[in-house]
Amino acid sequence: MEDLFKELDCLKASIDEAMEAAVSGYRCDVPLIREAMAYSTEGGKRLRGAIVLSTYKSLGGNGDAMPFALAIEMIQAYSLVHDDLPCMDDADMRRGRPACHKKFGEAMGVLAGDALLTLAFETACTSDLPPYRVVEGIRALAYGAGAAGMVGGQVLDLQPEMSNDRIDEATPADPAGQSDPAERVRLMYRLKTGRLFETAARLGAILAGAPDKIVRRAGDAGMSFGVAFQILDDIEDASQGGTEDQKATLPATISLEKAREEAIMGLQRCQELCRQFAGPDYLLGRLAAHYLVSKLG
Ligand code: GRG
Repeated sequence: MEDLFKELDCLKASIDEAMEAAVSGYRCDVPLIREAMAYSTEGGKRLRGAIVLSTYKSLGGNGDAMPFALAIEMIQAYSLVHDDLPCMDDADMRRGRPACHKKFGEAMGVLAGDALLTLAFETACTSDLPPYRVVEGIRALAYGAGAAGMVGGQVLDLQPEMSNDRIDEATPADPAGQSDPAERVRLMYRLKTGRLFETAARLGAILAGAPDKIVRRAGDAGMSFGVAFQILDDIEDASQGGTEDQKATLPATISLEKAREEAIMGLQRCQELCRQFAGPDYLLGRLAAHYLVSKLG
């Protein structure tokens, strides 16, 4: 496990350094927005960026995938800034310090998120990898972040609150058409959290020029990991007497024990897929193995 931590630390350090240069060094005439962006991009674990870089390398990439690692981490940061806003999850703290909107105000929270989302695409465009791979990567990023991915998942997550507050009576109560509560939660996890991990692994494979079959397998592995990651987060919350009881979570819907089993199955599936397409040394498979032992062992 020590090797895994070393590798993660090393990838995180390189992403942190490149992020600081990309955001604090960004040329714009409005220092306040740059300050809010820099604040919001500091301090994450950089798992998604690390998955981009390690997948790229494991599949034979020998160029620089960093612009895409930064892009996915900027999208991750934007999603957290917006998720913390009073109109969403209304959280005061993020990454161990006041959330962006608590430090800079609500309007700046909205704008810092917007600016990070757009900077993600500007940054991805600076990649010097073959242009057709860059375009495919940008498309994958947009798909993962948007209505078919994270934004769609966030809508499902907010729906219980939204239904009390519906402006348009014609809005379907169940936007995903999922009437089974557990299936609805699973879909929400796949979109809200799974999709960005899926995108991270797919990006590494796309940029390395891997065949479609491998891109799909990498994406499946990322998705399995991401859904398990979300289940583990909710299990941790539930076992600490989590307060979000109005929110639908898998532990609350199917029981803690069954949710735990699903997380185990997801991580095992991730491990198996990773072994098949990238061998035993691939970071994502080792990360899944680590989570199995440290969080579920
Ligand atoms: C606002 C469009 C929009 C989307 C928000 C992912 C998300 C959607 C909200 C996050 C809610 C949340 C805290 C979920 C728990 C699991 C999770 C994804 C945690 C954050 O990811 P980490 O732990 O965060 O990788 P760091 O800070 O390390 O980047």
